[in-house]
Amino acid sequence: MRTSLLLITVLILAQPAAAQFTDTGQVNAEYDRTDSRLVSWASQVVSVDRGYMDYSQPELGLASFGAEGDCLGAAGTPVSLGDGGSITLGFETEITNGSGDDFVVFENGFEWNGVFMELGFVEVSSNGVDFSRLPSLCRRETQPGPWDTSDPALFYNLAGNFVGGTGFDLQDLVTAGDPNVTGGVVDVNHIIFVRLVDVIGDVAEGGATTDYLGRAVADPYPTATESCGMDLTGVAVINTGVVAVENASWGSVKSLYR
Ligand SMILES: [Ca+2]
Ligand SMILES: [Ca+2]
Repeated sequence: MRTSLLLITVLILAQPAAAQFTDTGQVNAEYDRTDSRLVSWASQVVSVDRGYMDYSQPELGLASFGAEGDCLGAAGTPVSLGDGGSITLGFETEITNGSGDDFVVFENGFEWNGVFMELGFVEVSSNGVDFSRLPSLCRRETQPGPWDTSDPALFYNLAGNFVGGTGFDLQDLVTAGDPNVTGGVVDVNHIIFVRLVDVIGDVAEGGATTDYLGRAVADPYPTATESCGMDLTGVAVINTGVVAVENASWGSVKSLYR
C-alpha cells in the first residue's frame, strides 16, 4: 500500500506543469513588406470560403472584392473575406518555430486617428486537414462602428491590427498546450498551410466571435460592402527549414478541397 502511494506521488510530481497562455498585455511586432527578414511568401491558394457581406442578412450576398490569388507574393493586393469568411494558403517552404516571430500576415489597414483594422484569426497546419488557431486576445470591450478605428495594442495574435504586417510566433501554440500540437498532428516545425478566418465583430448584438479567453472580439460591424471583412494582402515567411516542401505534399492535400 505504501509503495503504491509512493508510486502515485512520484507519478504526479513527474507531470510537467500545465501549459498556460494568459493575457499579460503582450503585443505583436509590426513588419514592413520590404523587411529583409521576410524570406518567402505564400505561393498557393488552397481554398477560399467567402463570408456574407453581413452575416445577419445573407440575402445581401457574399463579399467579392479581389480575385483569390491577388494576395499571393510580395506585391499582394486585397482579397476580401466577408463576415466569418476564410482563405487557406500553401507554401513551398515550410514554416518552422525558430527564434521569435515565424511568419507575418498583411492586411490593408490604414492610419486614421488610430488604425482602421478588420481582424482575422490565424490558423496553421502541417497536413492541410488539422488546423490550430494561434491563441488570440482582444482587450477592447466596445463595439467599433463601420469606420471606427482601434489601438493595435488592444489585440494580440489577430491579423490586421497594424498598417504593416503582424508577426506571429508558433511558440504560442506550444505555450498554450494546443491539443493538436501536443497530439502531434500539427508540427510547429513543419507548417505548410496558413488559414485566415475573418472575425465577426458584432459585439453589440452578441454575435461576435470570441478570443482564446472567450471574450468577444471587437471588429468593425456592420460593414455590408463587397470588400467587407478581413482584406488579406499577403503572408510572408520568416523562419523556414532549408528543405523545400515537394509540390506533391500540398498538391495531394489540395485535392481534398475539390
Ligand atoms: Ca518562433
Ligand atoms: Ca470582420
